[in-house]
Amino acid sequence: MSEKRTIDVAATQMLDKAKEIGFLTTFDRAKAQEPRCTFGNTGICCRICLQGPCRILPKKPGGNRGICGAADYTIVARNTVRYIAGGASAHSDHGRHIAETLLHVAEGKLKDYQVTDTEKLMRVAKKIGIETEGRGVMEIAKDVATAALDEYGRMHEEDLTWITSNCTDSRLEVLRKTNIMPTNINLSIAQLLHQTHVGNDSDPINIIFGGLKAALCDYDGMALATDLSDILFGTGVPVVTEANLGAIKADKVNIALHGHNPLLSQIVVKAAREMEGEAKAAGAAGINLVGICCTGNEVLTREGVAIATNFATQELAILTGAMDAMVVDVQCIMPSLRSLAECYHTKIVTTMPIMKIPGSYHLAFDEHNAINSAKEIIRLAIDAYKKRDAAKVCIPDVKNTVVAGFTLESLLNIFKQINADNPIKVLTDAIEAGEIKGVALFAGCNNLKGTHDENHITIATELAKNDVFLVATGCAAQAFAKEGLLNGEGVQKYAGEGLKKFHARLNAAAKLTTELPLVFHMGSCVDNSRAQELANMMAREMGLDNRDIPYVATAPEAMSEKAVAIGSWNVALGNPVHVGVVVPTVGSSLVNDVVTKIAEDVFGGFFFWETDPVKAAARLVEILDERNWKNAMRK
Ligand code: XCC
Repeated sequence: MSEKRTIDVAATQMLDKAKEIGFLTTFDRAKAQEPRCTFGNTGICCRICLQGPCRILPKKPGGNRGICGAADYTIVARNTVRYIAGGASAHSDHGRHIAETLLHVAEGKLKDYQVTDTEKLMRVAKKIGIETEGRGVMEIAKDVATAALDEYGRMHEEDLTWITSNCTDSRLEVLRKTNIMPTNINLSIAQLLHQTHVGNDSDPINIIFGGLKAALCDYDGMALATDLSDILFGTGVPVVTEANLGAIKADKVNIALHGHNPLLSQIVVKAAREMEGEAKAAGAAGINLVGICCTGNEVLTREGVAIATNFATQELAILTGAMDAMVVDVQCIMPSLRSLAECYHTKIVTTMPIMKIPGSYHLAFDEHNAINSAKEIIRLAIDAYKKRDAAKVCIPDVKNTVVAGFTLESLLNIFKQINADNPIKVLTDAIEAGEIKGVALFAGCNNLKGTHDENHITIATELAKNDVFLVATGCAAQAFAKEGLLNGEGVQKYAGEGLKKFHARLNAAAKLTTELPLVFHMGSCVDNSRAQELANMMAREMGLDNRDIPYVATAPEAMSEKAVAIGSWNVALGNPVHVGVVVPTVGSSLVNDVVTKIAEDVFGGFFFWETDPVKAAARLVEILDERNWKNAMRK
């Protein structure tokens, strides 16, 4: 664990404040966990049955296996794929919730939601083979939603639709040949849990392949979540806003939107606009919404809501003393928020049946009554504002301008200004001309095994210097937002000559009121599907399989089970994936070699672990160079 806690100046100020008031934050709790248990840290602790925990103890007679006889490779493989099952469940359940909502909109059952982007609806319908000619919007929406819901429990053996419609043909062939193409999201995840039950599969390769099948369900669930969210709430276009704790306003009612699912937060944004008067009547200058984690990314992309902070520093938003309510939905919400809120006037409002925090305020969110639920939450915030203690308010004067909203559509729209017939060629031409080396996707979380946000920023600036085009999602994108990499100044400061030239051409074509950013913010974690679609377009245009395109992914501070699932489907889809923390596969050299070496032979994609951000960036550049060199040789 690093001694330096964070590179974020605002966070540093708030951590000092926490010390002053004696509140132990996640940074203190991370320290308390050191030193870590080596067995758990390397993945050789098995807790799958009640005889356990079993550890691999090679020096003891009989200790080189678990009680049932499971070897290190079985234990490590089982533990790893169970992370994938957790991640795929989270993303796909999020997608299911959105699909159900779209279905109910199409059936006329929900008055507070509508189909906002009919163009996207038509595109998605065509993509998945639904007839659009001469049919009404709601009829088509119903078919799209039904097709999405069918992914979860269909009885017929047909490859999942959002995978087949979001992959290149050559990649589909690889997935089918390796027998990892799923036909039913729920089935694959349940089967993986069954496969890894005590006394079941002990073959690490077979277990890993089961894991990859579930990881593809993660991809399917997030791809449909992205598509259907765009249909319901609109597909983001470039927006200008700000990020970091300085975006919290002392004179306004501050409400943080935190979690992942846009179903409630979108309505809160709408309601807040209608309720400015009520806030003013309470003595505030208005309502200020800010985002944390991926709900924040969703409302940033579509509504231009500012970012307060990312995962590791969520508690610090409360420490500003000016956070009146934090509305949370699902995933990545720290249970500690409640006890910290007790030191302040802040209301923590949980809203989903599967995410409650003891002692916090629970308002069961109901899509049938969405606008009223949202208004109720905002009134709670206004009430809390009245109880705010001005003496406790301490907002760091730290924030940066953010240019975001780069859905694939809005990125292609910029390329279209240069090449109307074939926009993706703008990117692939720049790669083939050697102006830029390729594309790197930054995804994932914060992980306090390292210094908060440091890996994100160092790797991105190193890659920019080496002329790599950068896109980002999740908490990685939020790190960039806070540190000034999501604006034009970032390009001037960090980009190499080639990348600068490429950006200059894009800027001239885009004709936005502001310069384009160094890193293109593509949205939340489920929007990694947007980045994969970009990769697929590159592959089609370059006439290559995904295993050969100059595209890499990195999760510099991966933390959650979802990150393991995302990384795994990236590997299956041919992408090299860097992870900036040492992961618990290292306890079995066999499993570790499979995911870092053999995977490349089978899928073209592979993992590599590197905690040093400079070395990681150098390796990513090397991989892009190697792929470009091979492509040049092929000609
Ligand atoms: Fe959670 Fe999406 Fe990770 Fe951030 S990046 S800590 S998963 S919020 Ni998804």
